Amino acid sequence: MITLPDLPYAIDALEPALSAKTLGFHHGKHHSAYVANLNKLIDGTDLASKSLEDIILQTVNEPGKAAIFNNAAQIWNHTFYWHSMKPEGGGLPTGQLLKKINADFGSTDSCVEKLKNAALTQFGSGWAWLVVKNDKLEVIKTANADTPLAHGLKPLLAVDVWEHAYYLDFQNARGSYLDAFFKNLVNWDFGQSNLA
Ligand code: MN3
Repeated sequence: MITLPDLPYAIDALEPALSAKTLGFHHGKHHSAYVANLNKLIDGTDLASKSLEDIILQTVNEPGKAAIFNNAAQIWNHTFYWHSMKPEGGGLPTGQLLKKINADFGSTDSCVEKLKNAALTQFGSGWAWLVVKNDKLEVIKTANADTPLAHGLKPLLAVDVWEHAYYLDFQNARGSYLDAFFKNLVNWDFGQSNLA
Protein backbone atom coordinates (compact mmCIF):
# COMPACT_ATOMS: atom_id res chain seq x y z
CA MET A 1 0.00 0.00 0.00
CA ILE A 2 1.53 3.25 -1.18
CA THR A 3 0.35 6.60 0.19
CA LEU A 4 0.36 10.05 -1.40
CA PRO A 5 3.01 12.21 0.28
CA ASP A 6 2.01 15.75 1.24
CA LEU A 7 3.53 18.61 -0.72
CA PRO A 8 6.66 19.88 1.09
CA TYR A 9 5.11 23.40 1.15
CA ALA A 10 1.69 25.05 1.14
CA ILE A 11 -0.40 24.69 -2.02
CA ASP A 12 -0.01 28.41 -2.82
CA ALA A 13 3.65 28.66 -1.74
CA LEU A 14 5.03 28.69 -5.29
CA GLU A 15 2.86 31.58 -6.46
CA PRO A 16 3.13 33.59 -8.58
CA ALA A 17 5.48 31.31 -10.57
CA LEU A 18 3.16 28.30 -10.27
CA SER A 19 -0.41 28.80 -9.11
CA ALA A 20 -2.27 26.99 -6.33
CA LYS A 21 -4.65 25.84 -9.07
CA THR A 22 -1.82 24.11 -10.93
CA LEU A 23 -0.50 22.48 -7.75
CA GLY A 24 -4.01 21.53 -6.69
CA PHE A 25 -4.66 19.62 -9.90
CA HIS A 26 -1.12 18.30 -10.23
CA HIS A 27 -0.77 16.94 -6.70
CA GLY A 28 -4.41 16.47 -5.75
CA LYS A 29 -5.58 14.90 -9.03
CA HIS A 30 -2.64 13.63 -11.11
CA HIS A 31 -0.19 12.48 -8.42
CA SER A 32 -3.08 11.19 -6.34
CA ALA A 33 -4.49 9.21 -9.28
CA TYR A 34 -1.16 7.43 -9.83
CA VAL A 35 -1.27 6.34 -6.16
CA ALA A 36 -4.87 5.08 -6.43
CA ASN A 37 -4.12 3.28 -9.72
CA LEU A 38 -0.98 1.62 -8.38
CA ASN A 39 -2.70 0.40 -5.22
CA LYS A 40 -5.46 -1.16 -7.34
CA LEU A 41 -2.89 -2.85 -9.59
CA ILE A 42 -0.78 -4.34 -6.78
CA ASP A 43 -3.62 -5.24 -4.40
CA GLY A 44 -3.36 -8.91 -3.48
CA THR A 45 -0.02 -9.41 -5.28
CA ASP A 46 3.44 -9.87 -3.81
CA LEU A 47 4.22 -6.27 -4.77
CA ALA A 48 1.67 -4.96 -2.26
CA SER A 49 4.18 -5.19 0.60
CA LYS A 50 7.14 -3.73 -1.34
CA SER A 51 8.55 -0.23 -1.19
CA LEU A 52 7.90 2.11 -4.13
CA GLU A 53 11.56 1.84 -5.17
CA ASP A 54 11.39 -1.98 -5.15
CA ILE A 55 8.18 -1.94 -7.19
CA ILE A 56 9.88 0.25 -9.81
CA LEU A 57 13.02 -1.91 -9.96
CA GLN A 58 11.04 -5.15 -10.10
CA THR A 59 8.71 -4.07 -12.92
CA VAL A 60 10.96 -2.10 -15.29
CA ASN A 61 11.01 -3.80 -18.70
CA GLU A 62 8.96 -6.71 -17.32
CA PRO A 63 6.44 -8.05 -19.82
CA GLY A 64 2.88 -7.40 -18.63
CA LYS A 65 4.01 -5.03 -15.86
CA ALA A 66 4.06 -1.73 -17.79
CA ALA A 67 0.99 -0.29 -16.06
CA ILE A 68 2.44 -1.00 -12.62
CA PHE A 69 5.82 0.44 -13.60
CA ASN A 70 4.27 3.56 -15.13
CA ASN A 71 2.14 4.39 -12.09
CA ALA A 72 4.90 3.57 -9.58
CA ALA A 73 7.51 5.57 -11.49
CA GLN A 74 5.16 8.54 -11.83
CA ILE A 75 4.52 8.52 -8.06
CA TRP A 76 8.25 8.51 -7.39
CA ASN A 77 9.02 11.13 -10.06
CA HIS A 78 6.37 13.52 -8.75
CA THR A 79 7.52 13.32 -5.14
CA PHE A 80 11.04 14.04 -6.37
CA TYR A 81 9.77 16.93 -8.51
CA TRP A 82 7.96 18.63 -5.59
CA HIS A 83 11.26 18.70 -3.72
CA SER A 84 13.08 19.98 -6.80
CA MET A 85 11.20 23.26 -6.29
CA LYS A 86 10.85 25.56 -3.32
CA PRO A 87 9.31 28.95 -2.52
CA GLU A 88 11.78 31.65 -3.53
CA GLY A 89 13.96 29.11 -5.27
CA GLY A 90 16.25 29.85 -8.17
CA GLY A 91 19.55 31.64 -7.71
CA LEU A 92 22.74 29.65 -7.77
CA PRO A 93 23.80 26.27 -6.39
CA THR A 94 26.35 26.26 -3.57
CA GLY A 95 28.96 24.00 -2.05
CA GLN A 96 29.92 20.70 -3.62
CA LEU A 97 27.11 20.90 -6.18
CA LEU A 98 28.41 24.24 -7.49
CA LYS A 99 31.94 22.83 -7.74
CA LYS A 100 30.68 19.77 -9.57
CA ILE A 101 28.52 21.85 -11.96
CA ASN A 102 31.48 24.10 -12.77
CA ALA A 103 33.73 21.10 -13.32
CA ASP A 104 31.28 19.17 -15.52
CA PHE A 105 29.39 21.96 -17.36
CA GLY A 106 31.72 24.97 -17.07
CA SER A 107 29.09 27.14 -15.34
CA THR A 108 25.62 27.10 -13.78
CA ASP A 109 24.30 28.98 -16.84
CA SER A 110 25.54 26.22 -19.12
CA CYS A 111 23.99 23.54 -16.85
CA VAL A 112 20.65 25.37 -16.83
CA GLU A 113 20.82 25.84 -20.59
CA LYS A 114 21.29 22.09 -21.07
CA LEU A 115 18.42 21.31 -18.69
CA LYS A 116 16.12 23.76 -20.49
CA ASN A 117 17.10 22.34 -23.85
CA ALA A 118 16.44 18.77 -22.72
CA ALA A 119 13.08 19.84 -21.28
CA LEU A 120 12.11 21.78 -24.41
CA THR A 121 13.08 19.01 -26.82
CA GLN A 122 11.39 16.17 -24.93
CA PHE A 123 8.74 15.36 -27.56
CA GLY A 124 5.42 14.85 -25.81
CA SER A 125 5.25 13.95 -22.13
CA GLY A 126 8.28 13.33 -19.99
CA TRP A 127 10.94 14.69 -17.70
CA ALA A 128 14.31 16.46 -17.74
CA TRP A 129 16.83 15.48 -15.07
CA LEU A 130 20.16 16.44 -13.60
CA VAL A 131 21.77 13.11 -12.73
CA VAL A 132 25.07 11.60 -11.65
CA LYS A 133 26.40 8.99 -14.07
CA ASN A 134 29.79 7.38 -13.44
CA ASP A 135 30.63 10.16 -10.97
CA LYS A 136 29.91 12.90 -13.54
CA LEU A 137 26.91 15.21 -13.72
CA GLU A 138 24.77 14.76 -16.82
CA VAL A 139 21.51 16.15 -18.15
CA ILE A 140 19.08 13.57 -19.50
CA LYS A 141 15.45 13.45 -20.55
CA THR A 142 13.03 10.56 -20.07
CA ALA A 143 9.74 9.87 -21.85
CA ASN A 144 6.39 9.42 -20.14
CA ALA A 145 6.92 7.79 -16.72
CA ASP A 146 10.49 6.63 -17.26
CA THR A 147 12.82 7.47 -14.40
CA PRO A 148 16.62 7.56 -13.88
CA LEU A 149 16.10 5.33 -10.85
CA ALA A 150 15.29 2.44 -13.20
CA HIS A 151 18.57 2.88 -15.08
CA GLY A 152 21.07 2.93 -12.24
CA LEU A 153 21.47 6.72 -12.38
CA LYS A 154 21.39 8.98 -9.34
CA PRO A 155 18.93 11.85 -9.89
CA LEU A 156 19.66 15.24 -8.33
CA LEU A 157 16.82 17.39 -9.75
CA ALA A 158 13.72 16.81 -11.90
CA VAL A 159 11.61 19.00 -14.17
CA ASP A 160 8.17 17.69 -15.11
CA VAL A 161 7.35 18.60 -18.71
CA TRP A 162 4.02 16.81 -19.00
CA GLU A 163 1.55 19.47 -20.13
CA HIS A 164 -0.40 19.04 -16.87
CA ALA A 165 2.61 20.54 -15.06
CA TYR A 166 2.22 23.96 -16.70
CA TYR A 167 -0.84 24.20 -18.95
CA LEU A 168 -3.14 26.04 -16.52
CA ASP A 169 -0.53 28.77 -15.95
CA PHE A 170 1.40 28.87 -19.22
CA GLN A 171 -0.87 27.07 -21.75
CA ASN A 172 1.39 25.69 -24.49
CA ALA A 173 4.38 27.89 -23.60
CA ARG A 174 6.68 25.23 -22.16
CA GLY A 175 9.64 27.60 -22.49
CA SER A 176 8.01 30.21 -20.23
CA TYR A 177 7.34 27.53 -17.60
CA LEU A 178 11.01 26.49 -17.81
CA ASP A 179 12.15 30.11 -17.47
CA ALA A 180 10.01 30.45 -14.31
CA PHE A 181 11.22 27.09 -13.00
CA PHE A 182 14.91 28.04 -13.14
CA LYS A 183 14.45 31.70 -12.17
CA ASN A 184 12.03 31.31 -9.24
CA LEU A 185 11.54 27.69 -8.25
CA VAL A 186 14.53 25.38 -8.65
CA ASN A 187 15.73 24.01 -5.31
CA TRP A 188 19.51 23.69 -5.68
CA ASP A 189 19.73 22.70 -1.99
CA PHE A 190 17.74 19.55 -2.78
CA GLY A 191 20.17 18.80 -5.61
CA GLN A 192 23.06 19.31 -3.20
CA SER A 193 21.50 16.99 -0.60
CA ASN A 194 21.05 14.28 -3.23
CA LEU A 195 24.67 14.63 -4.31
CA ALA A 196 25.97 14.30 -0.75
MN1 MN3 B 1 3.22 15.63 -13.55
